[in-house]
Amino acid sequence: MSMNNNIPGLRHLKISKRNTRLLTAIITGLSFILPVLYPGIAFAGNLLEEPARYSPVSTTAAPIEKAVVLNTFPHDPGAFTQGLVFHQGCLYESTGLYGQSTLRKKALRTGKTVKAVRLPVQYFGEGIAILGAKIYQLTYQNETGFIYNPDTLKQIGRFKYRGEGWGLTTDGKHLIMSNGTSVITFRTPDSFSTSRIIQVRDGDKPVDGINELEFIRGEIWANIYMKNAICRISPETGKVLGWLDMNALFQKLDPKYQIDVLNGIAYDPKADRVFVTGKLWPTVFEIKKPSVK
Ligand SMILES: [Ca+2]
Repeated sequence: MSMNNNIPGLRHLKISKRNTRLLTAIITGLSFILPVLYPGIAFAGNLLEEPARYSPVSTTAAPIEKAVVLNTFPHDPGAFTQGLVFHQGCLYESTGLYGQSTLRKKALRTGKTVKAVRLPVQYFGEGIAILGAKIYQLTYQNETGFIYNPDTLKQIGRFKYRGEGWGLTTDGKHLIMSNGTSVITFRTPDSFSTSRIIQVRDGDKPVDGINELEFIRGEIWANIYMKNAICRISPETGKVLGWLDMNALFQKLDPKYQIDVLNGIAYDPKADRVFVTGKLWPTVFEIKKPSVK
């Protein structure tokens, strides 16, 4: 079977191999020549890629619910958010990029910094979780994590792991970690050794790009890298329980800011509030919990 027969729209087009090669040569040639003649075309090409970057989930076996905003709070539009946690009335945030990575404690209502520490320039900050009165912070490709006192943000320890560090949360017993694939690893907090792993699956399909995490009332919630949606996951099986379409949040963001992708989920268990933000977003949103179980 030829490739053309697999594409529904092309099935009835009688394109010979020779014509296909000619067409490919013309398109390739134009892609080199046109940007030289008209520099704006390359820029237009980038713009065309933008919607895919923020696309919600198109095909899923799980229920999709649209996010509803309940409240908004200020967020530092210079914060390249990689981890977000709510603890004793404050938001704790880990930011990334080499030379700019930090751990911050912020007042929710004002967004003002209560305390902040910088990571050495060779470290790229990633997910954070608070367990047993300790903040654990991952790094992206340094295979090193840091442990802090949540009150003082003083570093009190380090740990090692293999591979990339992306998101981190806790079920109150384990540290739960993502690495950008569809795999989530449960680790013991004392040694950071692996207790068990799950693979996130939507029906039969693995869900890649699992990013920032939050454990919310018996579910793992995850940002998916480059998707404008949050995935609700069973911690037992990895099964996707549902999706939250976050497009409504993008429409509320002030377009004057250079906003990047959605990344950052925090939960306040006492008041049952969910907070979300994104990289370089000027706003932290409190969203309504989904009604779908
Ligand atoms: Ca989180």
